[in-house]
Amino acid sequence: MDARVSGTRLALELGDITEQRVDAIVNAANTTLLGGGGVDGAIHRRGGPAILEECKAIVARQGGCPTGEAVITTGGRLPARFVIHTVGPVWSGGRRGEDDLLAAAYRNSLRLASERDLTTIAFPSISTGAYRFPIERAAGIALSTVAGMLRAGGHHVAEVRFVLFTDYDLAVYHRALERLAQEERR
Ligand code: AR6
Repeated sequence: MDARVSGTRLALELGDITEQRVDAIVNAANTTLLGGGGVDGAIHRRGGPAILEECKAIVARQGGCPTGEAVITTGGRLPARFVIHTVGPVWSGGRRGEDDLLAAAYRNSLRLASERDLTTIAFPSISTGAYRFPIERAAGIALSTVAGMLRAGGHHVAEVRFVLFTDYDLAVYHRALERLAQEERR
């Protein structure tokens, strides 16, 4: 399924983020930037050591990546040219700024992509795996944050693709995109 927001394609797909042939894929990383499981593990395994080397250089320079922020490295051996590493919040009930931090992770990732003039970007569902952010809530935040950035303009992004790992996750994002499209029509 896809939609258009101010001329940019917003697409939902079932698949593996590491297989996406786009300018940049986004990694659901942690503040150490030194790897982990889930999306992070898959990206480092498939992309090879060049990604971790650049992450280590970033850590040496700025000491990791705070929650809600993002950094960019090579895509190494991945089909994607770059990896944007962002850190979503760990869900702890919703009263510790989790919503805002999740929105910031999407916003700062897109900002980095647009600063580099990248045109195609693929996101996973940040924070909804090991970090246990409820996916219905996360999907609404993800799509409305990205749509808001696209509407604001000042970028060359032609396509933002959300790559969901299960049919269930895809269905949740699908419903969230329909809600967004309804709001746009109002
Ligand atoms: N492609 C697309 N989606 C995937 C893939 C894949 N290859 N693998 C898993 N998912 P998670 P988080 C889905 O745990 O919640 C790591 O250890 C998965 O089903 O990867 O932000 C980091 O180092 C889920 O829906 O990220 C951090 O410590 C979504 O991606 C921590 O996990 C996100 O799950 C970050 O946790």
